[in-house]
Amino acid sequence: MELTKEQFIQDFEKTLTDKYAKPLIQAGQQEIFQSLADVVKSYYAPIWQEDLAYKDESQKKQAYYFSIEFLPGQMLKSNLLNLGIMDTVREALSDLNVSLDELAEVEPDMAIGNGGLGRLASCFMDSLASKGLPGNGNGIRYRYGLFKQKIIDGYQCELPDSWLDNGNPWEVRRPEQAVEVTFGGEVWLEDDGKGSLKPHYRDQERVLAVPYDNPMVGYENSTVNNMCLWRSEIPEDLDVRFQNLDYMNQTAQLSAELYPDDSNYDGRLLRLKQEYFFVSAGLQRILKHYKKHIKAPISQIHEYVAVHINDTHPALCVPEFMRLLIDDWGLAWEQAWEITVKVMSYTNHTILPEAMEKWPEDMVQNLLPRVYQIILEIDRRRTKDLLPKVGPTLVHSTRIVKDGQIHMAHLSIIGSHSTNGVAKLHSDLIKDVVLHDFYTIYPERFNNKTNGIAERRWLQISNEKLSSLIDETIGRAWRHDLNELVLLKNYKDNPDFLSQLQAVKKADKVRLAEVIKERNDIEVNTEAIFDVQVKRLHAYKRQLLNVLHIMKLYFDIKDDPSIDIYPRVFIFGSKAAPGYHYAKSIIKAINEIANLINNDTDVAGRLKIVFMENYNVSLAEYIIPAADVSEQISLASKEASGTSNMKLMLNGALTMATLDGANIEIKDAVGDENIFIFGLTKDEVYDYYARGDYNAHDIYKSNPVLNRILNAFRDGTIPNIANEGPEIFASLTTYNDEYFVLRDFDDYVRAQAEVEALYRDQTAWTKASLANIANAGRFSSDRTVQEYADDIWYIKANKA
Ligand code: NBX
Repeated sequence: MELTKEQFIQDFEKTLTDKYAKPLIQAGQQEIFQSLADVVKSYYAPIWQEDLAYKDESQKKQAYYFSIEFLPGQMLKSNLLNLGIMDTVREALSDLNVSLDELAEVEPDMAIGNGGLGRLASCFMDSLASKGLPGNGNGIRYRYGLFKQKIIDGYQCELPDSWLDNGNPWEVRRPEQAVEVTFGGEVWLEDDGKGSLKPHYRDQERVLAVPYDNPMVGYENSTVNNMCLWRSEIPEDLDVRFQNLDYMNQTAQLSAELYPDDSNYDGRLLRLKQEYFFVSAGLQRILKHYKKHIKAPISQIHEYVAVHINDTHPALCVPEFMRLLIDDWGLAWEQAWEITVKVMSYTNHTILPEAMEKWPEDMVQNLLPRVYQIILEIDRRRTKDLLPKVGPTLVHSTRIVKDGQIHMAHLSIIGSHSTNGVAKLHSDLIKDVVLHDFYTIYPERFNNKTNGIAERRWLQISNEKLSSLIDETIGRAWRHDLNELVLLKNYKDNPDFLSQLQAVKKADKVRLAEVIKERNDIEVNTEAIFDVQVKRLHAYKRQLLNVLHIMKLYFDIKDDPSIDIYPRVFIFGSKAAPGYHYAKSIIKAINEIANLINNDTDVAGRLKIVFMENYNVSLAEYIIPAADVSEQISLASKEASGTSNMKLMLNGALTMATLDGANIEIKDAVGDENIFIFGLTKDEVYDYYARGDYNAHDIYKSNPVLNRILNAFRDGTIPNIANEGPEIFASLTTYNDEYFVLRDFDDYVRAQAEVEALYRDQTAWTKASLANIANAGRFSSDRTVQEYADDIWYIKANKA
């Protein structure tokens, strides 16, 4: 949009006065932030309104991304950038002696997600809008987002994330579009006199779902999409005197808290309620909109609506859509089913068995009696149809309801026309191993959509210096098409450019060093290698392998204090699920090792370990630009894709990688010489499983380096881990090292030595860094969402 500094200042000062009756000089940061947000809202609101009207009038097909998590982070700069007014506003504020960067820090992160899955959903929201694709989000407006992590005596403590205390300035509450969601009670079917059975209900709990619309502003393209987040409330007409307290609490609690569990199936009743709550509310809103705005009959809804099931948490979309079509719209079962399969599509984000969602049948039956009937009927009809075609073995292995449980992944695959994995390797594993029986029955449904990241947040906003250097070098076209970054390859032998690239990295490291000093009170050497592992803490991600390597370097120094070791700063950022005891022990160990090494005079500052508290999107925006090394060291086959690997490469870090998830595609993009690969391959891991002969204890016994490191966990060498040290030791030896940490250790050490050697040649390193940036184009989520749009949702760009 067009905006002059003068216009902005006028709008801003007026808003401040209207809102707080104060001149700027008397206003606090919070008041200034809220006023600025209101001004920005006044800029996008008319575009939003127009876009909504356009979508209604044009009747174009729209996609709805159903996700129980989103992880947008702060929105101020994102909105400014995408509206094309970042520079104007920054300069205008600076004329008023207000720093945009400082002001942006006032905004709490919108952290209504756990990790990769939620952040991917938010990258998709940004990309859908930026590509002008009509794609909406549908989720829950949790009152408390992901817990705030505090490290006390090295331990993770969890504090509530009360992010709405000052309100959410971007959203619009739309009570007039509230819908009711019902739970429990009894249901029975009665003939309606016209030959069909209609459900009748008794004693149901009613919950009001109120939508809050959040603008998803597209990048310089006059598109504003919608992310709808639902809040649970008590229906106004409900006589609260006759309700029991439990119910009242539960209703109010439905949208109160995000489950802080990633990669683990948590089977609590409230979680199931949350899943049905946002699914039912979202589908009801879609159908109401359809009735009001779309002229076609309901039988054609798949030509106007695509619903995406992001992991299995929204899998109830399948039976709920059936319920609405049959019970409310009067469709026959067969027709409803055909439409449902065409409308729905599903993404799988993990193959870890413990994350595969299953619900006890009786729980679903009690909480959602009508939906339960429909699930049974889907399963029954499918079994009957398929038995003669594929035989009992395949039918049984793919059933939705078995062993007293409802298998949500099965429901999602059977009830949709598309199932995708999130990187090539992961999609192959789904087809060949984990969901192979489904692939045999429905081969045409399976496909891959390699993840991507929203470059606007992960480069333009978080790394303005690098962005400016790229502009000066190859122009600005890359800001609309990340593939343009390949042009940077022409500068790989240009010493001026390489030294400017180095200077940018240095400045980003200095900026992070300041944050580290302020938050951790640790001085780090900005000439050192910044080695970064940022992601949720999970055994399969193997933060422990990183730790063992650090201990090796430490012992090398202790053995020979004059050893020539290139200085390194190891940076960790990681939350553990509150109930994940082992992950919390690893956090404690990292912090105690940091204390030990950071304060050892023999080390003399050559190694520093920094565990950054409360890793979240806004902290990531500081850490990622400053990284030299990106640790992507999961056991091959376990990390579905990973996305921090993409953010880090885009910012010029070199990847230390196993051949897992999207690392493989990163290697293909940058070439073997610009990445460090180590460790078992997926096939080697599966061979171990087949043979069953992995013996970690033997490695511990026979490898003197590892022996010494592991002993340090239980002999007091690492202080203050009297409980955690032996636990970690035992996990790696007695319990046979589930994720092959010891098996991959030597090769990891070898690859890490290569890192050091290459870093000593700054020109060679910088060229490799450049190769990473220049080849990052294909990891833009703009590419990913376009593939979803073309191959799965069949939607086209607005105004196209
Ligand atoms: O999804 C992550 C995968 O682990 C990553 O490899 C992948 O890059 C990313 C995006 O596709 N999965 C993930 O973040 N899962 C969860 O957060 C999760 C949350 C709740 C739950 C299970 C998993 N019950």
